[in-house]
Amino acid sequence: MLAGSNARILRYIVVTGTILMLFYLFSGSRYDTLPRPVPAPDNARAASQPSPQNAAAAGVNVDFTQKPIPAERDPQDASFSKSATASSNAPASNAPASMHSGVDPGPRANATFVTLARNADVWDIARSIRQVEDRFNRRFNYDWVFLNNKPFDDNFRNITSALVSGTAHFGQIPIEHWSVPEWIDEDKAKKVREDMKERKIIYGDSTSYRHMCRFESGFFFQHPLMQNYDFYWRVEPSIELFCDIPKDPFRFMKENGKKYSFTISLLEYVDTIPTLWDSAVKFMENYPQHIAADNSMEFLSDDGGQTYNMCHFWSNFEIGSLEWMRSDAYVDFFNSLDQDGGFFYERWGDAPVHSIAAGILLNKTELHFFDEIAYFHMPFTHCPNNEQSRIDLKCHCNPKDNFDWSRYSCTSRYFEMMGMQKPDDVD
Ligand SMILES: Nc1nc2c(ncn2[C@@H]2O[C@H](COP(=O)(O)OP(=O)(O)O)[C@@H](O)[C@H]2O)c(=O)[nH]1
Ligand SMILES: [Mg+2]
Repeated sequence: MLAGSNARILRYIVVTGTILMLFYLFSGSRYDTLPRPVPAPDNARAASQPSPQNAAAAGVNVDFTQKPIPAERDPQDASFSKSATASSNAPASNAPASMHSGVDPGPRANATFVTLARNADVWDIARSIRQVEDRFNRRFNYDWVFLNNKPFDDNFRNITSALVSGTAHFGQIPIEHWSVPEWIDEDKAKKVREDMKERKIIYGDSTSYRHMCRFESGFFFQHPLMQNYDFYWRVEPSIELFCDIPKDPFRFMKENGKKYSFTISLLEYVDTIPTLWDSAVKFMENYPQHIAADNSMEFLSDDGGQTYNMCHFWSNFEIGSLEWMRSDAYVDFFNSLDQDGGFFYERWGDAPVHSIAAGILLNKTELHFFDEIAYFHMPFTHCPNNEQSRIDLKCHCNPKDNFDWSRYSCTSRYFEMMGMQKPDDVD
């Protein structure tokens, strides 16, 4: 009886021990094969912040931060030469290959993103950059030029350069491009600001907004950092992009002879530009040689050029030719307007200034409407009409929010001028 129970206890100990040993071996080997945590590419970037050694002067009041060139480059992709990539900075991992590939092998245009911003705009511009990178630039690695009337602080530089897949450059605007020129009567300008404040005209009492509009109208393309490029894509804080952009819009511009493009057009607030058209007419009389033969007067005016109908392209998004902006035609146009003083005596926006220039100095065929770039800047949205396009491009905009065919939009007028087919349900 005792011997039988001892044998049972012994059997019990052997069986339990074997089970425990098997469990230990089994669970131990499984644990060893678990993939290591994969460091996020952006963390890898943040660890390689720009250093003073990498900063180099690019002219008076200008500096830029160079991203470190990765030690190992993909030999098949020459386009990597300008940019540090997440894949080359990240340690080897078991992450799927798709996370670390996808850079477009094709040639690039000589182009850059450009953003005017204050240090305080950092988080709003970070959101914009993230979307531009996710929807487009992570595959193309174009550079990004940041401009400011004050020096960019380290926080701004570090956050933005960690997000940009190309090289981020930071420049300060020369004081003569951000101050009241000597031919402006400052008392008169002050009275205008006070009057506009009373009339509650948006940004009517702001001097800095006027500097911003004048800078975007006539000076951003003159900045030393912009001299290296042929095309620009302007990006503002707090924008959204709703669809993938698989084809390179810069190359599209270049290969199709396009000089200026838009996604949203609308009517300007008339009280901000009462005499802008008079100035434009004066320019046209003084510089007939600059007026394009096949221009877009039909888009700008309903009476053959006598008056302005307030239609303009919304310049917070634009992809354009820097060569055109630097041309005699554009520079003469801006200087002529600037002498008339409306940036300070009224509140001329850079959107109607660029649009009137594009409308009279360029041929129609040099303009382009980027339907596939689905875009939001407060408070308007452009969402492509075509359902199949929205699905193909993985869009997340609600087509009901599309502003194109609203009565305050000028896109319908643009379509008519260009002989383009409007959607069936639009008159
Ligand atoms: N550096 C700098 N950038 C400015 C200033 N004011 C506006 N901006 C930038 O100019 C652009 C237009 O300004 P925003 O406030 O978006 O004007 P809105 O879109 O017309 O309402 C944005 O990219 C701003 O970050 C300024 O005083 N200094
Ligand atoms: Mg804005």
